[in-house]
Amino acid sequence: MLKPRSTPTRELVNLDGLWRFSVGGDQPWTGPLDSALEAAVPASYNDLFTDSAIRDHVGWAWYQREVRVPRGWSSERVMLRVDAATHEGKVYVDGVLVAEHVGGYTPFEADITAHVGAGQEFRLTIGVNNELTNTTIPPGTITVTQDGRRQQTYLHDFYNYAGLARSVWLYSRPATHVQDVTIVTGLDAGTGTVEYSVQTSAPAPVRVVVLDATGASVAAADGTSGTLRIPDVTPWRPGAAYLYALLVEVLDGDQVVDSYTEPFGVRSVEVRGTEFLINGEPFYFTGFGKHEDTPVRGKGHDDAYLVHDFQLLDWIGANSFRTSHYPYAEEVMEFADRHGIVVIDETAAVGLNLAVEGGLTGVPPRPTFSPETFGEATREAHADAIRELIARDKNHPSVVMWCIANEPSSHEDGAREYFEPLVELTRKLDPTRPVCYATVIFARHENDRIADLFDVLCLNRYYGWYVATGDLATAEAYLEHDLRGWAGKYHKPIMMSEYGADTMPGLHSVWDTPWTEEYQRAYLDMNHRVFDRIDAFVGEHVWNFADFQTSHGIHRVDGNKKGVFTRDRRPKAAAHALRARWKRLGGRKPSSDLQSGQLRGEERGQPVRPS
Ligand code: BDP
Repeated sequence: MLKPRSTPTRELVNLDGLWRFSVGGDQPWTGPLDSALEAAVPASYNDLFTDSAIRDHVGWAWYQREVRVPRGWSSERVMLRVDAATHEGKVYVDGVLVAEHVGGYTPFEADITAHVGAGQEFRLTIGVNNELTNTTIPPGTITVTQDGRRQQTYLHDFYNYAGLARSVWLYSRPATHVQDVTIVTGLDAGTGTVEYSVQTSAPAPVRVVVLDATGASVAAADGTSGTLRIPDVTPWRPGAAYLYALLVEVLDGDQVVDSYTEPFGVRSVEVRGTEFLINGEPFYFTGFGKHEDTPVRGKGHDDAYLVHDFQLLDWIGANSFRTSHYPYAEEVMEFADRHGIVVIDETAAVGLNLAVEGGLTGVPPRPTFSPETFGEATREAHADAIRELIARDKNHPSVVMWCIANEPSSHEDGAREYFEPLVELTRKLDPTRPVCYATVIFARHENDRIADLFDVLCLNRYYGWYVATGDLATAEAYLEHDLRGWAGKYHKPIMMSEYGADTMPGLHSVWDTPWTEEYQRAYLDMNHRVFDRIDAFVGEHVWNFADFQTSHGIHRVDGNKKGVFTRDRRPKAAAHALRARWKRLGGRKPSSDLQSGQLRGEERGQPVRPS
């Protein structure tokens, strides 16, 4: 799905700001909203107000404002685009329902031309529903308390923020227009190849031009699909982004009836043996699992945090992150494209795992995959989540891998039947990018049922935290045994997609005491020692970049504190140690680096010895 842009044939009006707001009430809400509350867009609504009934509300919430259609749009199609309505959205123009969408982290739009007039004002109402069930992605359960209140529980720890957390747009486009553009790039010695395909709303001649970063034309073609070649190409590289743009024009004789520009980078991605290659060169991931999470705004997109978070990624030597545990705002993806940060792009399929209800035994009280729990309907919703993620993000050079689920119960009966069609679908939609899932600790190489279907083994492991808490020597042995098991069984690249320890800033100890700043650092050092001994290792993503808000639970103290940065982005002690390691690695694998023995010694604060 194309991002709305201002082009010579399209105009764009941003509808962010303060909207009238109300929770509950009769639905559908089509009349003027009778509420004194106003909510900021973009922002999750939960933390804006002091009323716990709003924060804990389960069901529909309503946003409303007046919108004037620009007077020059009388011969244009008028489009309304919602970047995200979490988790379900309904859009009304005055009293008319014009769009409905399920899935809280991907955009949707409606052609509202028939309901509005150029220069006229209309009442725009957007309903958002935060309910999670066993057929939504992510899943959850709604229960009713003894006194009749509806409560939402879910199988992930991060808080179920809801609302209009991303922008809302009004835009115009011509009747005959570009509907979609797909760009796949490759490198052939010094030449870049650009396979393109354009979908138009009606058959019409199409012209495409590749523009370099200065705006100069470097290749051109006619037709809705083809392959362009860019001689002396400047590739998109991690840490050294270079973007071209594909200018797509729909023609009527000599006249350009629609014009759309899609940025892209020329790069290749490949898994070969146990290596992860970008532009044919081995890449070692350093970075984090993140969250879209800030005080007051919740999951609301914020450009200031976007800039600052990327500054911190650069400061600490991170070359990549995973969009744990849902697709992030498109602004984030574009920023990563422009700044050379590599992204593992994840669907919102987090919590397909009833084994977590069994605690650390990992024995599920109910089977995860069954018609009563997660069955056909869940898988269909999951398939939609994959379709929408790829439709939105397929042209981003920063995206090098799709992660189709976080910590599913991949060791249980039914996991293979559930996942095999989803992996096939992902590969059909995008044959060019590797596919992974983040593996839960209960799924070991001995009992996991699906790892062979994927390209990279992404492991979430918490030895020294949830297992062998405070005993890093035992944790080190467990971790090494676990990783060697996977490495011995599968000839695939392995990366740690999560490892981390909750840490209260300001808490210190001379011993290995969980929750202290020293322990977080020692925990990470221990992990790194093991990673550096495993040949197939291709990367490390610490859990988490920053502390983040969670639902209530005795395991959480005002949120998850595994951040290397606090929620307000101050570094904990571990940040400095990570920085020393990652700056030295520079995106290269430690075991292939003669300095690695030296590196490990320095990190431990010990005398430098070759390994
Ligand atoms: C992992 C989950 C992640 C949690 C983390 C934790 O993937 O979402 O936040 O554990 O417990 O299992 O900190």
